[in-house]
Amino acid sequence: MLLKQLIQLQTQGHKAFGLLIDPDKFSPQVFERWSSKPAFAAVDWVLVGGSLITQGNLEQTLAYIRQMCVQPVIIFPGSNLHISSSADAILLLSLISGRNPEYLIGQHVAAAPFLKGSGLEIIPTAYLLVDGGRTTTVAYISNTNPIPSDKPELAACTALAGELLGLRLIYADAGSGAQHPIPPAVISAIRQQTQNPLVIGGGIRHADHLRQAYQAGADMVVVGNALETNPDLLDELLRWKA
Ligand code: 1GP
Repeated sequence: MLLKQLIQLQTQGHKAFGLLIDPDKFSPQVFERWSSKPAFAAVDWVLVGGSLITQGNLEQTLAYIRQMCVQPVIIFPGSNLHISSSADAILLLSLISGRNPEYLIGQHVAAAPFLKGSGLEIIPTAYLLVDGGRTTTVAYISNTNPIPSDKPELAACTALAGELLGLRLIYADAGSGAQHPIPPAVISAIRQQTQNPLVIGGGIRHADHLRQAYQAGADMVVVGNALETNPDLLDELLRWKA
C-alpha cells in the first residue's frame, strides 16, 4: 500500500520525491534520459496526469512508464476521464481550496463505480491550490480561486478541515508552471496544524526550492515542468535530497 509506505517514510523523517509526467508532453527519449541516471533511484513516485490531456494518451503513457521503471506509478487526475488500471494508484482529489461542487464531489460520483472496479489503490487527497503568481490551467479549468499565498492560516485551516473530514493525504499545489512555488510560511503553517503526509508541488525549479519545501515540513515534493525542460536538473535536485 503506497499511502502506508509514505506514512512510514514520514515517520522515519525520510523526504520523498515525486516526478510528474504530463501525458501531453511525454517523450520516451526524455524519460530514458531520466531513468538511466543513477539519481533516478531516489525518485519515490512517478505521477502521471494533467488538468487537461489533449494530444497525449494516458493509457499508453502509463503502460510505457510502468514497463520502464520499478517505481510505483500514480495517476494525478484532472477529471473523471483520467482513470486507468494501468497504474498502481490514483490520487482521489477533492479540491477543498475551491468552492466548486463539481471538483469537491461531483466528478467523484461519476467516477466512483469505475474506481471501485479499477483495482487501483485509491488515495483520498485534500487538494489545495495556493496562488503561484499566475493563473494556472488547474485554477482556470476548475473555476476556483487559489488560496492567497500570504494567508498561511487560511491554507492551514483548509488542510486541517480536509484532514478532519477523513482525507488521508494533503497536496498543496501552486499549479503546474507556477511563477513561484508555495512559500515556506504556508507549508510550515499547514505542517503545524496537520499530521497527514504533506505533498508540495508547482513551480519548483531549483534545489533551493526543494530544500526550503522540505525544511518547512513537506514530506514529498513533486516536480514536473522544470525537469521536462531540463532533464539534467534531476541530478541536482536529488543530490540535495540524498
Ligand atoms: C503541478 O505540482 C505539480 O500540479 C508540479 O508542478 O510542473 O510546476 O513542477 P510543476
